[in-house]
Amino acid sequence: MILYGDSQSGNCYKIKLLFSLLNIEHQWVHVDILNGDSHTPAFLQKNPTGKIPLLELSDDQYLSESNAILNYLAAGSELYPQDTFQQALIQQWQFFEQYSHEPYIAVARFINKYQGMPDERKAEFYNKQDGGHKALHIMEQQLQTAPFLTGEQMTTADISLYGYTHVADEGGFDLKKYPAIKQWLLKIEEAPDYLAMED
Ligand SMILES: N[C@@H](CCC(=O)N[C@@H](CS)C(=O)NCC(=O)O)C(=O)O
Repeated sequence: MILYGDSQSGNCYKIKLLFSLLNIEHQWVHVDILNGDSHTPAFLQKNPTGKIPLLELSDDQYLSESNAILNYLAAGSELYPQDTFQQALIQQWQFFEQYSHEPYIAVARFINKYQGMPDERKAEFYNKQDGGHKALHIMEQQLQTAPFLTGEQMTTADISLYGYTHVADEGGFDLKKYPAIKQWLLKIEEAPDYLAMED
């Protein structure tokens, strides 16, 4: 299988981390989004949204959306338990990630780290801070009650939220105020075959 991605994108790194945790063989094809490489006619034919990550399973089988890719690849492993309520809880956190976390923390990080904080996006960067802290506060509350987001066991929900939370400082979010999140980050980093994001 082929993964089209950029290792420094949190959405793509989620898949890279899962590949490592589950020892899944794959080919990684780098896509330079700042150069428009995800909007070429050839790429748009594979994924009309023009976004990465994109998983290619065969010539006519593609899967986009990082969290859908994670659950597909983890099916049958401990990271995606078979119990349907557990699966729904995982998805609950993944929808939270996409709607209440990523649009604040990942976008603030993009403006700061990828774009170098251009003047025309500074106001947007600062406007993202409240929403990002709200999401972190919700995670902190949950992680004070259990070691992982859905309970005692690490699942793809944790990988989904780990992607951008562990680099939240690059979006201006200081994690010192969130001790349970910091503990949770360390637990994930202790997993066998954990792979760090490239600098
Ligand atoms: N909801 C998607 C978001 C994917 C996404 O926003 N990808 C960014 C990189 S992190 C991208 O490809 N941006 C290029 C573009 O939109 O042109 C997911 O979780 O996979």
